[in-house]
Amino acid sequence: MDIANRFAANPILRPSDLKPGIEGMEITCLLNPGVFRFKGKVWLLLRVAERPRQQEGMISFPVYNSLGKIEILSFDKNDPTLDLSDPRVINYKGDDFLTTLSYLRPMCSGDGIHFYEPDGYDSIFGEGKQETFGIEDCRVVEHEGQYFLSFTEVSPLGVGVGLIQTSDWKNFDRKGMIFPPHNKDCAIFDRKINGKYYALHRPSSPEIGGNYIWLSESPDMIHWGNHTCIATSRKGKWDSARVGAGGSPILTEEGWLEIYHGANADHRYCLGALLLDKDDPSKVLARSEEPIMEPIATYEQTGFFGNVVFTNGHLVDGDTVTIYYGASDEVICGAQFSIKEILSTLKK
Ligand code: MAN
Repeated sequence: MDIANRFAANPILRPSDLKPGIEGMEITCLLNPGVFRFKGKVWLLLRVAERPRQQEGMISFPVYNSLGKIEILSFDKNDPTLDLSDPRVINYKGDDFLTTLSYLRPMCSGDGIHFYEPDGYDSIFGEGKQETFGIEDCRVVEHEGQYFLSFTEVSPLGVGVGLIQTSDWKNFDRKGMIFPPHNKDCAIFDRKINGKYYALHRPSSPEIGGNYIWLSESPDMIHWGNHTCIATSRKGKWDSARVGAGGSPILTEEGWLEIYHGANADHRYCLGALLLDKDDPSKVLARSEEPIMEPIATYEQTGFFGNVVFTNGHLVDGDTVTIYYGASDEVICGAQFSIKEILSTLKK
């Protein structure tokens, strides 16, 4: 099932629309933007993934070295110890690397469809030993005029969740890692419940357990506790291999509505919904049996990594939620849903 109304202008942003942000690189993919309102405009915080122009027979990608400088690693594609089966990651002699380096880049728009790069607002790049493979998939939430950015930090040490606070999008207060490896897909609720902050996040447990959505609470957004699992992957369904939160849950009359992603063993990424109790979001009231959005458009089926629709940001206006999403891990798109319609699919 698919109840999304895609923008007629999709894809709204492609790699060729922008100039690379790192000297000597080209943009390979635009992915999974955070979304927020600021100064009367709609803003996207894009994940931009770059690497050098590829030479015949070689695979090359950038990493930050211990001095924080970009360094290019190159491997011979014919090396039998190299595993190239996934375009996103490679394994060389037992070590994992990403094939691109990602950073976060702001763009803004008056109409929510045509985006441009605003003067004076810079990209946010990885910093320090926990981000040497870059930063990705940023959720943005506003609390009392402050914006909180929860994003994926990647390095050989693992994949975790970092937090940055800003009020002006020019000065950034880096709070460090709030969920240690392996963890990603962290969406902070846009208001407190009973005086506490809440967040959804996705730890991965490689042996017992899996890639499940968890809920945690915090007095200060830095220290998180009372962790509880609210959604597991489901055998035989569209979300059988992994699930993870999208953007911040949306408060409706029926509870917190969370649009999440689920993938099956073939890495086909769809979107579904969860409904959580208003006062106690650890209580799951309903969950999509079928996806509310599937990769059915050509640009969602073919690209850097095909068959992917992935969102981690949206805007709400009355009954309409406008999601911005990465399609095929390569281009940025938009789509709208009626919140009432999503809720009605949850009632079977
Ligand atoms: C997965 C994919 C990649 C991402 C890495 C690290 O392999 O989501 O796009 O770069 O994880 O987060």
